[in-house]
Amino acid sequence: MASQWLDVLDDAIQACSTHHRPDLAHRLRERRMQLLDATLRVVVIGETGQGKSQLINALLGASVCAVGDGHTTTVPTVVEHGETPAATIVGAGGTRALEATPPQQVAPEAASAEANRQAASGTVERAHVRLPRALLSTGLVLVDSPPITPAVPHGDDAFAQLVQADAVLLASDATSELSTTELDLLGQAVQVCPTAMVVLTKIDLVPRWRRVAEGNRNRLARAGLPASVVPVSASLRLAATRTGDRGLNSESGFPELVGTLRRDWLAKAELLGRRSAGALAGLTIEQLTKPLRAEYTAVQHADTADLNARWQATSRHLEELQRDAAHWQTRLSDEVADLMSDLEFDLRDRTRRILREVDTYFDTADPARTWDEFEDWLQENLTAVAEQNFGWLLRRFDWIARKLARQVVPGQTGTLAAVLPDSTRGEHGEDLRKPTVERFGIGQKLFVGMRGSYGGLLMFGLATTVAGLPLINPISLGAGAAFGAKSVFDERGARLKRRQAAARTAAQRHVDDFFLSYGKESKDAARRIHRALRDGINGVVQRRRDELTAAARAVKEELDAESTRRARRAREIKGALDELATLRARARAMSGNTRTAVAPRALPA
Ligand SMILES: Nc1nc2c(ncn2[C@@H]2O[C@H](COP(=O)(O)OP(=O)(O)OP(=O)(O)O)[C@@H](O)[C@H]2O)c(=O)[nH]1
Ligand SMILES: [Mg+2]
Repeated sequence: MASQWLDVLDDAIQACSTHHRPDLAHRLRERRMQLLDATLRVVVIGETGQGKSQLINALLGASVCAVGDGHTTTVPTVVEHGETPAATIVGAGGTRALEATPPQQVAPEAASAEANRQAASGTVERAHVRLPRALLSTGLVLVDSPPITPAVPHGDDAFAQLVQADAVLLASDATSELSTTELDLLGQAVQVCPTAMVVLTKIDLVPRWRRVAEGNRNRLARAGLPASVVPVSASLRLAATRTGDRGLNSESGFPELVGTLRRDWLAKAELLGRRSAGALAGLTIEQLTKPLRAEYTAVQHADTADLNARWQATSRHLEELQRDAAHWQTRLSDEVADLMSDLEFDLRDRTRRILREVDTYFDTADPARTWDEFEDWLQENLTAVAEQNFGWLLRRFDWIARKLARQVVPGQTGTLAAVLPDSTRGEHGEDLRKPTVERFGIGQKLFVGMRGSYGGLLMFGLATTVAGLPLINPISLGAGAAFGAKSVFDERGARLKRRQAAARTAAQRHVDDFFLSYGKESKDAARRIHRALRDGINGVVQRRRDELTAAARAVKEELDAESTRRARRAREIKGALDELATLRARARAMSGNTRTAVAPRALPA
């Protein structure tokens, strides 16, 4: 049987180590060692001034615990059997500190008071008293503990004693029934140490103590607390001890208390030890379970909102990019179409203006004389037109590229403009062909003049014959000369007009050729730049798409890894929780305590 509960303790110690709680493992180990002693450790707890210290004094018939208003217990006093009376004050750190600070030997009756006095410096852990008493020789160890005040209802100093307790005595004086704080304290205490008894103290002061005792029993029953109530008077007991008055002793209630202790507790010391160790193991396991349960819940409802949000944001960005890419290409096409139309209009307008000037020029100018000069002028003007138009094309494309880049690659507006070619352009158009210029030589002038003078001579000769003059007379000769001169003049005018018309036609044809060849070159350049810009945008979009796809893949991998990690951790925790649940059930069975009405209190460190 003993090996079974030792196994439970060993397994609980092992579980503490597994779950990285060496502090809990150490406490259980100490408890295990303590269980191997054949002692019954009874801790007296209660609110201040309830008569805890005096209860121990009265039980032992010795003033080992400081009592009274000026002697509030601040450190525990452990009283156990010794062949001769002896007492020590154990420094902070307990037995481990013994090597450094040997326990101070003091008189047994002064130990508690001295320990309480020195406790103010924080260097005292407890007073240890040994007394040769028959009651103690049965293995009983009594522990007087500091009070649990309403201000600090679950003070750790008192509660720490319970961790090592086999049984608990709650001292509550008969002036009033058990308070809520006391019931709460007892409820917490039985979680750690299931064997408990309420000692109703100072019954000598309260005539109606029986009603109080009854009230306490009812309250305990209502609270589901398994503790009996034993009424006592330490004052009567101490007086009886001094005087040897048996009647007084019996009236003090102590014979019944001692009897109960012997019969119900000391006779079953091993069972009680097992129960309290089981309860402590159960609570320890509960402490191990709590953070695991919290982690299990956290793992199951792990917050992947951030990752999911990143995943959704990446998908949304991809969709937006797709939409933007189509929008940018449409805008580029629209801008280029506008540009082409504007460029064509500009070219047509500029060449028209040149032709108008050509027309005006050849109203008066004679191509025969000015053709070379005109050819240079026309060539110069057409070159200027081409350069201005091409320059405009490049500037407009630069503007379009920068405008689009503001949306495509914000902050790097020059990125797209970098695809534009420089302003050089190829030569185009043929040389201006000189129109055929009819020469009006001396022979032709003579011939034309003679033809005109012949008509004039004949016309005026015949007319003057009527007046009896010969056909050739001075008048007809004068008319012939005048007519001849006019014919030459008219012919020269007609020939000039023809030359001018031919020059215009030649200029017109040349300008048309220029319009055609340069127009094609300009359109080809615009198309090339358009394609380069389109490819530039596509490149940016592709790079961005690659980045987003890589980011989406990374988030997905992270999500998958996270969910795998969580599933694995959840399995691990579940396994650990199952193991701890089994161990807790074994510890509960060992403690015989299946109460769950009171929430377990966290054990003090
Ligand atoms: N009349 C009477 N007085 C008692 C009895 N028990 C204790 N007292 C008195 O009650 C007062 C408090 O007793 P303590 O034993 O010091 O009480 P405590 O619970 O140890 O007090 P703290 O150490 O402060 O928590 C003292 O003055 C005692 O003399 C009793 O049975 N009858
Ligand atoms: Mg006290």
